[in-house]
Amino acid sequence: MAESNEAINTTKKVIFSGIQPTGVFTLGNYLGAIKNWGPLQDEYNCIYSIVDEHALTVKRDPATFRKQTIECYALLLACGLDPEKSIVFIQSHNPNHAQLSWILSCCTQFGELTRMTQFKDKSQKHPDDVNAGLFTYPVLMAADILVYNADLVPIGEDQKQHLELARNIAVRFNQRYGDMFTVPDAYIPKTGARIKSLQDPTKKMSKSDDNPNACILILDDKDTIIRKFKRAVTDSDTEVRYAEGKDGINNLMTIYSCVTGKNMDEIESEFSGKGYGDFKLAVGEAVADSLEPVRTEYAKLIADKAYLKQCYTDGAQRAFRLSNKILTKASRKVGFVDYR
Ligand code: ATP
Ligand code: LTN
Repeated sequence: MAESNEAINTTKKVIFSGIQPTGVFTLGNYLGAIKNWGPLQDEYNCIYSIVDEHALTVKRDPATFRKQTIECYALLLACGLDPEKSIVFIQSHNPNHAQLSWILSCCTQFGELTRMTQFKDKSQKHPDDVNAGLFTYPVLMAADILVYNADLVPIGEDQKQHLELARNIAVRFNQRYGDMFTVPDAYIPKTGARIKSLQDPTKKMSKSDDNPNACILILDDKDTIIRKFKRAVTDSDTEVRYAEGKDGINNLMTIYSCVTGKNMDEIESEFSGKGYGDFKLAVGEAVADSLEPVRTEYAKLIADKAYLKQCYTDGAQRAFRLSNKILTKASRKVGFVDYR
């Protein structure tokens, strides 16, 4: 790929975020991350990526993986990302991430990576495949962000520790080689940053959960959504009230609040005197209605593979051009021989 000038608005701040193509996105991914990405597109230069290289840290069947990556790309567009306003691309299509990742790994300490809770959780979950990629995952994530000199990174709360590490790596590189990288800030939503599993509200809702009733998938139909909420684990109390020890109800209230825009006091008075049954039904209906446009748009997009290919090819070229300038500068800083 040739280097050329990318026309981006230099007065706007840069946003980068990524999501793994590990299955249909959950309501947690949607409320904690993707739903917030669309509205940022006018105010910022946004770059959004399907991070397939990150997903490869867990063993996958190649054919399913390829299909899921395209489906997830279509889902991002269905959730409101506009491939003309933003750069929307597939991570492995831009080799600059992996190249910068190597440079950054030489500025990252073994001890820092062993402290990452996601590494500890995932290596416990897959004890037969604690591969080096799983260990260096956060360095690649730092490269994703720093290779565009992103200012802001919209994420759910579970990614806070990884972002903190990316900041430390940027500061260390800058100290060692002179000013190079923007130190990125996390952009975490006030409500919805940590949606919990419907079956175990002490755990986060995750697309790789083995129990299908634990998470709402954003392509679930209305009946499925209502059924899953009906079965959601709550407590033996009957009052819809946000309080300590009521993890299940707190989670449902958070979801309802994100979807309707109502605050906790308004929700408590709306359901005062009504039981959990009525509340669960209302949450299910509100969620299903808010996801309906995403399902409709997705059905259209996934039927048009040529259009999707055109979008992700164009996204990859724009991402490459933009990141190449920053990678070239970083390569010079560390002392690699220039050949251009
Ligand atoms: P996996 O289960 O495959 O590891 P995941 O469901 O945790 O994946 P990611 O692709 O790792 O999803 O995350 C994409 C984005 O969604 C991240 O910004 C992450 O912080 C956010 N996110 C994930 N789960 C939740 C959740 N339960 N609540 C709020 N935000 C979430
Ligand atoms: N690690 C993130 C996905 C991710 C990401 C990124 C998020 C990879 N690279 C860069 C923000 C910025 C996750 O598991 N949710």
